[in-house]
Amino acid sequence: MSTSTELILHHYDFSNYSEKVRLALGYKGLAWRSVTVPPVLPKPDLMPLTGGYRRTPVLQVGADIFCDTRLILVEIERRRPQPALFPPGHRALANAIACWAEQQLFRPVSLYVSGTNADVLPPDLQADRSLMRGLPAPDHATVQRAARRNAPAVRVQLASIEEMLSDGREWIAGAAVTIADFAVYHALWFITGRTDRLRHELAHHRRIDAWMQRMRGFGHGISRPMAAAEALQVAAEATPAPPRASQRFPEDPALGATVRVRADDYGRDPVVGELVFIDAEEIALRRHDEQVGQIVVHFPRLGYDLRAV
Ligand SMILES: N[C@@H](CCC(=O)N[C@@H](CS)C(=O)NCC(=O)O)C(=O)O
Repeated sequence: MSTSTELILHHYDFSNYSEKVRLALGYKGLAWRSVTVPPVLPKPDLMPLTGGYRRTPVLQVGADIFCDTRLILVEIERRRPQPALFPPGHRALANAIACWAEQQLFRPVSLYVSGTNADVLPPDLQADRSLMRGLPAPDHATVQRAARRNAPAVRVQLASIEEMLSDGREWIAGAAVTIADFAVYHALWFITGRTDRLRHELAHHRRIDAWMQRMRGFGHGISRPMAAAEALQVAAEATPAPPRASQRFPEDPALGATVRVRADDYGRDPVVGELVFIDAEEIALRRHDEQVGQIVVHFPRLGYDLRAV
């Protein structure tokens, strides 16, 4: 048994949340291994690691699995503090902006872009995403109507971002790079990530354009491909890192309790395990998997529903 510290990102090319992490790895100048996951279910090589969480991306370090980019970026910062993603004094505001970008900005972007680019995306994508949200699979006309309906919400918010940058600041939350830059960037990256069809929506926003160029300049760090089977092998041979000291609230389940964690928005597949760590930002569960043995799965606290079972 060993404790591997190699960063393994499970992701796919057109995933915008993955782009957020790839760019953060570039910003930090980190080396990482790249495992490509399918963009739709089933994901048989991911499930033994996450215990049911299906969203993309997921970061693996040995037998520790970090779900959700909000926690993945916190974890990357813990391992490589500089340059900072959460500079002192900016954290709360940057997190609030990131929350807006991912809760309010990205959904209309996603519907507008996916509908416009339906012909160059996997044919089963719309049905998979609707199912993930508990909705029936849409027909082509429904997807087109959703794209049209959401275009104005994209334009209105692009104008807001241009205004955020209008005082000449280099970064979204002010003079320093923060998590807000990565959260806003990945939503806008999705607009032209697959085709240039919607470039006109961005083209006349001069400040957004210059800021996106600065962001792209971070690059993706140094990555080397890894087969999914090898990532499973790494997990099987590693031991989860010992949990840090927890800081529970009185209302939280006790350490050692069997708990269920699931996203509170979409892709709400539950993960069940033993609570081994909890603090203001993170929840970690230990599970046993037939294929890979003992695994600890980590989630952010906010955005996830935690309860004892
Ligand atoms: N809050 C999550 C959202 C992740 C997310 O929605 N990712 C999309 C891909 S960009 C996804 O999971 N789609 C379904 C899938 O890949 O199975 C995060 O920050 O990681």
